[in-house]
Amino acid sequence: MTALTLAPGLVYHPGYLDRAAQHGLLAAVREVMRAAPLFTPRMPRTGRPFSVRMTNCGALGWVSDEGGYRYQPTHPDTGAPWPAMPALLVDAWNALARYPHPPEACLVNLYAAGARMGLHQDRDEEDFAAPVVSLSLGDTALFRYGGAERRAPTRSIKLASGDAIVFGGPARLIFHGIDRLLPHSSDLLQEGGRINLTLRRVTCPKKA
Ligand SMILES: O=C(O)CCC(=O)C(=O)O
Ligand SMILES: [Mn+2]
Repeated sequence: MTALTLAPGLVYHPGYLDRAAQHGLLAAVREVMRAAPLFTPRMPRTGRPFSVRMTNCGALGWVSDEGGYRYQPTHPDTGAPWPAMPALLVDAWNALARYPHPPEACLVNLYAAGARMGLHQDRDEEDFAAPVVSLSLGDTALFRYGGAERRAPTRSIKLASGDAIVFGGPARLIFHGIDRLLPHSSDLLQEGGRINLTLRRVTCPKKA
């Protein structure tokens, strides 16, 4: 499938995963969720819950609560290390990131009907040289993106099951979010809803 450059550094890969690959990835993500149960993140300061539930795999996981946004090596509820990143995710990073070091974190977002994610930047990483690689499974979502400043104009595209989007270089710090899901647009997840997998490099690689 051809990749489309939506803005400098923002590359959309529609249908990156075929149906068999989506099923394979879903099975791997279900394993991750068994080992690291979904938790409900909360907004810093207010403690207001997010509408998505989350978990992570990889050496580091992104969490949010009254203490702030951060990466940590353990699950906030169980205290266990995050499960290893499935090979299929590392493969996707290797194919899409064009970055010579492996990802350290994969945030798993589960959107039930009605869940959304407000416009934000991914900026809790030390290393903005690496792109963010995002994969979608299940119901189609309306993905909104703008520029590196919140007030920049925004556009939206639909992210369907199997689509990938990469934001790096000049797009690494773009504002983005999910306005809503298109209910019943995919039958990949029996229970409906959407899973998003966001792969990130967190730390700066050590110089050799
Ligand atoms: O669900 C998505 O497609 C976006 C998720 C996201 O931006 C994030 O987790 O930081
Ligand atoms: Mn994000």
